Amino acid sequence: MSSWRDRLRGGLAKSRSGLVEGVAALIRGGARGEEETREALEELLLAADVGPVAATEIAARLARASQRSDAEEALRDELVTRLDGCERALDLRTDGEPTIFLMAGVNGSGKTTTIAKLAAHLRAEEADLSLTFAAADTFRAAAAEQLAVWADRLDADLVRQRPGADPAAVVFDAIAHARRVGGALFVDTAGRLQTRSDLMEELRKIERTVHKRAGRGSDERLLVLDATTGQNGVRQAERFHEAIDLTGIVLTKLDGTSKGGVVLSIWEALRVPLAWIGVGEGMDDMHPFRATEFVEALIS
Ligand SMILES: Nc1nc2c(ncn2[C@@H]2O[C@H](COP(=O)(O)OP(=O)(O)OP(=O)(O)O)[C@@H](O)[C@H]2O)c(=O)[nH]1
Ligand SMILES: [Mg+2]
Repeated sequence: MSSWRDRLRGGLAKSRSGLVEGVAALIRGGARGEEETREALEELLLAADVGPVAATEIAARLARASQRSDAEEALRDELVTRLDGCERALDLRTDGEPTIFLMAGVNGSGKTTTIAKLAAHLRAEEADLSLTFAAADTFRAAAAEQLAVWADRLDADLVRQRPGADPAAVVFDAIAHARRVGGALFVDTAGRLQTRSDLMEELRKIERTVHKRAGRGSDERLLVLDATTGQNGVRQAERFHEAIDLTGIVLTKLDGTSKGGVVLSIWEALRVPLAWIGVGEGMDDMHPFRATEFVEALIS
């Protein structure tokens, strides 16, 4: 089994070859004037999805570098500085109340598999931790089945109702259960487009139900975002943040994209921290986000 560092590096290969190799080639090229180099660098940074403002500012700094090592050092420095404060640790409550994780996002972003990965990670740290999964994706019958398979494998309790039931009702039951057994409660919700106001209202209703039943909001309201979405991801994050006041983002599928810079776009646009990142489908392919580790894996 390779280490997380190796898998992260492997997962960021596309982003690295697009951005870092591209920057190196431009600096090596040398023949162009500073202005032309700066424009080409800006395009590279935009293609990596670092966001328009950061692209302009970082390109201006990189264009002054005369060697590959200087450019890499400047890029590393820019990214680490800009990502300061972007990490968020997902800690469990210590007051005996269950820690409630509400997972939201568009269709297929990785919500359900992220629950399995996070739950497995928490279990590895605390072997006797109680886990409850709430199948609040009542939209498709197959969704509860998928969660049931994970609950079975991870020895988690599953709270579900019939297909088509009100997701908030599932959450209502699940909180009652989780308050009896403690530990962590993961609420799996249906994929929804951020532009569908009825579905976003449904999500708000779920969160209101948590308030009513638990006497507080979900401890973590996480947007699971597919990194291959690119700049649309920023718009998704804005809408989900408006709806449920996100505490963090889980960025999945970084392995499938050269747009690893989206990490920065979202942070600079919304200041919602990045909790976890995923670089593959395996259970060990997801880890807490650490800015310096991420930048190191991207650049060197
Ligand atoms: N390559 C890759 N695939 C991933 C990653 N995370 C999740 N996936 C895959 O993405 C697919 C969709 O994952 P799900 O967890 O079912 O997504 P979901 O958000 O629950 O989907 P819906 O419930 O339909 O909205 C699965 O095949 C996952 O294995 C990742 O980091 N990298
Ligand atoms: Mg799902």
